[in-house]
Amino acid sequence: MEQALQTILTQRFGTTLDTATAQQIYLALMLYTKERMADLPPAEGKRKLYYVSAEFLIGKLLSNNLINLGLFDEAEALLARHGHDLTDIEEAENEPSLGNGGLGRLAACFLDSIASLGLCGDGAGLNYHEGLFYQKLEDNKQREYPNPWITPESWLTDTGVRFTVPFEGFSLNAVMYDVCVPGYNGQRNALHLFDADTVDECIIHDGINFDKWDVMRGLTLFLYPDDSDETGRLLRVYQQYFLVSATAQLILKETAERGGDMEHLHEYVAVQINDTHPTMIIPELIRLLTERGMSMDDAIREVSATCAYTNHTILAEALETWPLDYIRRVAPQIVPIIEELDRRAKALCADPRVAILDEGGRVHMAHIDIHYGYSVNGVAALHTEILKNTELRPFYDLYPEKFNNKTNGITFRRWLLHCDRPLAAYIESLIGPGFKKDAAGLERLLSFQKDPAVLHELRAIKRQNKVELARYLKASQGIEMDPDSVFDIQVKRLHEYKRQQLNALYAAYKYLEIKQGRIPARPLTMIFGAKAAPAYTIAKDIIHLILCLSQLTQSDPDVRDHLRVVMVENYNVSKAAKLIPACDISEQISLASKEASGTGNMKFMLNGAVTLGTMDGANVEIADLVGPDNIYTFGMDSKQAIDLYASGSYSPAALYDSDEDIARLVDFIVDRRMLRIGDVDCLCRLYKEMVTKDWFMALPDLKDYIAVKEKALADYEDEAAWSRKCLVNIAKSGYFSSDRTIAEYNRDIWHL
Ligand code: 26Q
Repeated sequence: MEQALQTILTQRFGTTLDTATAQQIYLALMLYTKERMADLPPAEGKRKLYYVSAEFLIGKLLSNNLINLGLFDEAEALLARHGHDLTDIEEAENEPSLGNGGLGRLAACFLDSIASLGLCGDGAGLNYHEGLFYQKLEDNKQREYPNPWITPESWLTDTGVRFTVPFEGFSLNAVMYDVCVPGYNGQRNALHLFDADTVDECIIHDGINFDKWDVMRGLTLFLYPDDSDETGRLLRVYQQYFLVSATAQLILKETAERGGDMEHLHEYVAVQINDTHPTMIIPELIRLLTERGMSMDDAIREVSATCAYTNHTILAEALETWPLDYIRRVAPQIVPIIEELDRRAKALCADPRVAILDEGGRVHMAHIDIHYGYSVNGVAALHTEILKNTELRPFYDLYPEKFNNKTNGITFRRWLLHCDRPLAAYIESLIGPGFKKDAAGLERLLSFQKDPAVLHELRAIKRQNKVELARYLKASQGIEMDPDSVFDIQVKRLHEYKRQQLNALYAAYKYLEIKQGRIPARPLTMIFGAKAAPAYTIAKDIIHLILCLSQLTQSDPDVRDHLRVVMVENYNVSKAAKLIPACDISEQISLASKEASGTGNMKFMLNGAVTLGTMDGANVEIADLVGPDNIYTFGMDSKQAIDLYASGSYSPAALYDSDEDIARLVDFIVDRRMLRIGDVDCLCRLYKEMVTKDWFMALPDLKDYIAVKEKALADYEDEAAWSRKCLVNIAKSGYFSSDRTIAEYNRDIWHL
């Protein structure tokens, strides 16, 4: 490696390993790693998987790739000999933000596990030039900026493969770039990212605005910051059709090259549709097959045996429906196919709840997937049950055999071996290296539950990680944090259902307690990280609330030594990797029934944090695994939440009027001390929303939340007992390895 890096540095920059800058060393390592990955044999198999997704939140790749190639330690030692720290070199890599949050990160973890299990399966997505916006915090508010990441040389390789995507009135050239996906076992797959060669960054003006009607120049500029952004919906349809048309053409080309016959497509191909964003691949594949002479019946049969669908949300407002008219304006060639699919579905079942086309002329994308796919899965046990019994009930009655659960997982390569090297090394010293290949092996840690030396060392590793995080946030944002305080962390997209507002009300509670002289045994550091969709007003108001609370606590000499509220700017994958190992309490406080799974909850658990959460999503499975002594749960369960919502009887105003403790905390949003710091309009709007709407029922759970959090903080003071909870959480987290999840997808759905 040394010789190879040295050669690259001399030829490119006329420099040496001793004198090169971090940027130059990063580039040399990246080029070297790319070469080594190209040497790996591609995974092979008769049936090939295509994981199609509008998002792949891959994050930085250098360290992850080095780990999977088994080269990390060598690279680290070599750099150290020349006076460099690999952690500094990592900072030179741009982070590709090709996803919003959980769904996109899940796709990235899955690619890692598919390759590591040696399965033959590629990802297909879009090469957004700017990815998700870059968030700055200015005047206690979020501001959005472009987030460019592509440099002349990057992990992208132009494959030379091109497809023509036909749109109404014009067509675009889809350029296929590949990002290599090395497995932990010496094989490789690819992530195919399609781009239009007409895209032009010059049309971006002030912040992240651009002319959304300029499809040719704007198509793959930005990732959509979820559907709360009202503008440019049509461009979203253009993006989706571009993705699926290029992917469908790739599938048919590769299948033919591998000697597969289209009459039996499903024997050669499995397509996993990641939420409804790539749903149009179903009519597109049918179109291409019939164009090649297959009958409509045969094409529908084959495609239905090829495509499988994953649902990631139970929020009604997030289920995609597009006016058929939009699709007609973008890709009229698939409209007759959608109409045919709708006719057949209506002939099978007259129930309007399962129709593809509704009376308003809208296409229900998930309904296409369920009628014309062979598998429908939810992403956590509770979520799948809610789909079957509530949200997708009429479909479950029609096709019970299609429904199955696949509880999400995370790749332990990135979320333990890379992000918490001291912990990983210590675990290895206790139980050997077996857990790296089979995460279930972590259970062997349980035999150390009563070993004081182990419990003490776990606490020491955590403290050191907190020191590192404090150092990083001091350098990047000028924030002071006490590593001996409790680090309580809530990092995830900002959404009312995730209830950052509930956590913020706790901060108000703690502030008032301290002001009244009730000083906590140990200082508390509340850490938030979250991006809000640019058009999601209430979400931005909640960020404003948190930032005002941060300023208030920080500027009050009575409070600042006991309570600190911190908001991490531009929360992304690399920040997650710094925050998660330093966490004591993991906040997973969504309204029960609303968070399909969550995956951050799993990352925190694996790194020895204790969950404070509702019985929602995968929290339910975490609670089952660790037992009641090793998790803090509170609030309504999913049945109570669903029933209360359905009854229509919940009135935040009535609760506010009848409970002065709750009223006091909600009132604090518009307390004069807050109004002096913040924007009156934002704070008043949020206050009004909380007392008149509170859609995600934060107030009924507030007092229980405070009580349980106080209990957790009190328990933290018993060092050995707390450390034992951390140990049990780590030991039981093996179930959440995405290797387990992918093995189940393969066993039950893909059959590769
Ligand atoms: C829809 C229409 C138009 C534009 C954008 C969108 C859009 C984009 C992204 C809708 C939804 C998303 C993202 C959803 C998501 O991240 N869901 C999360 O998926 C995780 C992985 O399964 C779960 O763990 C989380 O619970 C779930 O919220």
